[in-house]
Amino acid sequence: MTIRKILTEPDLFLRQKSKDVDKVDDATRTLMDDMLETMYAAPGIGLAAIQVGIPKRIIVIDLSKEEEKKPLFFVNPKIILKSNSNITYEEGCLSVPGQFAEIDRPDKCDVNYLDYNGKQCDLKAEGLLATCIQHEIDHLEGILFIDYLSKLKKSFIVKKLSKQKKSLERIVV
Ligand code: GNR
Ligand code: NI
Repeated sequence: MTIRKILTEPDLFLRQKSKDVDKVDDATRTLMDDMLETMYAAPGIGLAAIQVGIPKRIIVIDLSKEEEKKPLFFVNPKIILKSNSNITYEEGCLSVPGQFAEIDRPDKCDVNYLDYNGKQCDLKAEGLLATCIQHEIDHLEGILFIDYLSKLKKSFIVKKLSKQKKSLERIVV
């Protein structure tokens, strides 16, 4: 397993729409294993393939606390139902390092997907899991949580991140 580099905003790659996976094969599973290891190392509770530069509709999530790992793998996930009631969570994103904001999203969602073995599955999610699934599916559409903030807040964050990137480039050179 390999820890892959996580792309960070601003990066146009993060803005592209990811493509459906034709078949869950060994190459898909290797990518999912790498994504999981990258997510645990970060650490984070979810990761979309586009965050490691692969524009495929693949997500990994693990909300469990250290001890016993409970990874969830979603290939070609589709939200088939969203609740009318919302919930607010303070969201962060490995592609928007060090920035957090309260985001409202439907508190429940039903999602349909292929699992690690390519089996068709349905899941009823609520609370943090529902939020996380929606956050990750947004990545597959090129959407980041900062897109839901006011223009002012978003541009403040993007400016800060691009300055950080530029100063890192100077250190490397
Ligand atoms: O690690 C993460 N934490 C988190 C917290 C609240 C809502 C969503 C998330 S997902 C994030 C990891 C990430 O960037 N996934 O794309
Ligand atoms: Ni994210």
